[in-house]
Amino acid sequence: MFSPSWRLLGGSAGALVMAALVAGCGGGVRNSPAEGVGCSVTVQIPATGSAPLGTVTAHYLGQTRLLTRNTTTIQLGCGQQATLSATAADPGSHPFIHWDVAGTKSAASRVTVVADGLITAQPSFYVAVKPSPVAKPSPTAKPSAQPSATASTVALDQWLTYDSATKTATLKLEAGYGQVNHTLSFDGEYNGALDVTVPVGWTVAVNFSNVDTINHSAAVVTATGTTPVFAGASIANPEVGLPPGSHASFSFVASQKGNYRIACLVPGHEDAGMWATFDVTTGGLPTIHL
Ligand SMILES: [Cu+2]
Repeated sequence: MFSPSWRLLGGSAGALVMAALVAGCGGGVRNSPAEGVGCSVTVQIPATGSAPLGTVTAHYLGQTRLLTRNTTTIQLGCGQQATLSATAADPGSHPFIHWDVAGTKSAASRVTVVADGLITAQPSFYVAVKPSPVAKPSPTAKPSAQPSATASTVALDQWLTYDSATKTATLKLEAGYGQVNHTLSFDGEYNGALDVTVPVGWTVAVNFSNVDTINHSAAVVTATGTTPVFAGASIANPEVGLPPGSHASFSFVASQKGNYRIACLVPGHEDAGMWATFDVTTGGLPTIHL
């Protein structure tokens, strides 16, 4: 029988993510010399044109090596390991996103890979792409929809509903929806283009879904902050994020007027555009613009 031929061990960050990656992968560390043939780690660094988007520092067998080429193969005995650290060449426009080791992703910039076969490891760096107009969500109702005299609940579109009687706005956030911006988006929007406003003192209930294939999170922060600006205004462990296909809800009171962001705090994602504009206004009713 064939068992998974590689394991990905924890780096310095994202222990929870790494634990999930290790789970289900079998095989202990083997150091038999007889197995020393045919085990290697091939590091493939993506490039635009011929320029690699980053470098990788590899520690293995007591040595440290800086990898700058597109493809480097490190020969190791089977069961021996290499620790790989990715560094973006241009963090401003091409920040590190995640490692992909034999098809499994990790948001930690440093990973330890056991060479138990021919292993391929690739760091990914953000590359801007034009959003696909086909993938853009089409609002089911225009923001001009107004509450009727009798109903207190209004759906402005598929993403935002509010109840003026209870002063509650319910925001649906889908990470990776429409695969816009390399999936680093909320509701198909990125770089602040999704703009939600709520009046001060209102309760905001957020229903967050991760429809992508990598972890994402959502938290209300300031332009430069990484901690929630209101009590409860984040999913749990926003730096680790929510696994693909899962949901989380949180609610908070928008108790302070101001200009904020809803950001994904998984490392690199906000810098790559995964944030929305969130403003708390003095009066009026909730609004949403896409
Ligand atoms: Cu994210």
